[in-house]
Amino acid sequence: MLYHGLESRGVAWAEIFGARVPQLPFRRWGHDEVDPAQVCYLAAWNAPADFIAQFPNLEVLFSVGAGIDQLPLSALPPQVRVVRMVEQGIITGMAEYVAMSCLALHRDLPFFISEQRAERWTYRHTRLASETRVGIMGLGELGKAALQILKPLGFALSGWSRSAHAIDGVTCFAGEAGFDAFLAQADIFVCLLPLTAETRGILCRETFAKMPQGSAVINAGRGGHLIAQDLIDALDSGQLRAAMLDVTDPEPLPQGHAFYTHPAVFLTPHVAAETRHATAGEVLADNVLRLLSGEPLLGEVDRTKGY
Ligand code: NDP
Ligand code: OXD
Repeated sequence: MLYHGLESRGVAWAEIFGARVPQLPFRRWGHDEVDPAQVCYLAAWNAPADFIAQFPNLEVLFSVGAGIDQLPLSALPPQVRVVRMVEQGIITGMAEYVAMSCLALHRDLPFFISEQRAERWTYRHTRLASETRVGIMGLGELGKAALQILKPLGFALSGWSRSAHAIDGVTCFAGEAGFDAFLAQADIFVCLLPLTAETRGILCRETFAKMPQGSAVINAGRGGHLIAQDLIDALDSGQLRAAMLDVTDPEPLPQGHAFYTHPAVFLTPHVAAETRHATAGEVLADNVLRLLSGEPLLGEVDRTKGY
C-alpha cells in the first residue's frame, strides 16, 4: 500500500495500518523507499497522471476524499478499481456545513451582517424553518446526512437524484424528467452531486431561471458544477438572493475574482468536509482487509457512471 499526500495523514495512517494490516507493507511517498513494481494499492487525493502511470501493477486506487473527479481517471487502465472515501468525519463535517449554511440563509444572516456593518438597526421579519423549503441535489452519503440534520430543524425537504429514492419526510425527484419539478418547489438549493459529464455546469442560467425568484444556492459539491458568470448574473438580476460556495473552479480562486467581493456571495475555501485522519485511516484499513479477503469494498466507484 502506497500513500501519496499530506504528511500528517500519512503518519497517522502508517500507524493505523501497522496495527490493523501488519501483513501488508505501508509506504509513504517521499518518505519511504518505494519499488514501483510492488505497488498494488495506492491512496491519493489528486496525484497527477504521470505519477500514477509509474505503477505497472496497480490494482486499486483509493481516493483520500469522497469525490474522485480530482484524480486522472481517464488515464487509468480500465481494470484498476477506484474507491472513494466514505467515512464519518466527512459525513459529519458536511452535515454541519449544510445545517450552518441553510440556517444562515433561511434567517437572512447575510442581510443582518451587512446592516450591522453599515451601523443600521434594521428590522426584517424572519420566518420559521417550516416555512422554508430546502432542496438537496444528490441523495448519496452526503445528501442523506444533510437531510438527517435538517429534518429536526423543521425545514420542508426535497431531494433530487439520478435514480428514484424514497426517504421518509422528503419529497423525492429523480432524473432529467424530475429536474424541473424539483427546481420549482424549493427556496434553498444545496448541491451535493459528484462532478461527472452529466452534472458539470448544472448550476447555470437555465437552472437558476427554473427556481422560484429569490432562491438561494449552496454549492458544496465541486466548483465545476457552477457557471460563475451565470451565478453573478442571477444574483444581480434578483433571480437569486444569495450563494454560499465552498468549492470553486479553479481552487484557489484567483485574486480579483468577482466572488471575493460580490455582496451576495459567501465563500469558504473547500472546508465543508475534511477527511479526518483517524476515522478515514480505519476505513482504509477496513477496505484493504476486505480486499484481501475478497469481500466487496465500501465506496467502490462504478467507473462507467463516473461516481
Ligand atoms: P455519492 O456517490 O454517495 O452520492 C451521489 C449522489 O448524486 C447520488 O444520490 C446520485 O444519484 C446523485 N447523482 C449522481 N449523478 C447524478 C445525475 N446525473 N443526476 C442526478 N443525481 C445524480 O456521493 P457523496 O454524497 O459521498 O459525495 C457527493 C460529492 O460531494 C462528492 O462527489 C464530492 O464532489 C463532494 N464533496 C465535497 C466536499 C467538500 O468539502 N466541499 C467533501 C466531500 C465531498 P443516485 O443515488 O441515483 O446514484
Ligand atoms: C472530498 C473533498 O471529496 O474534500 O472529500 O472535497
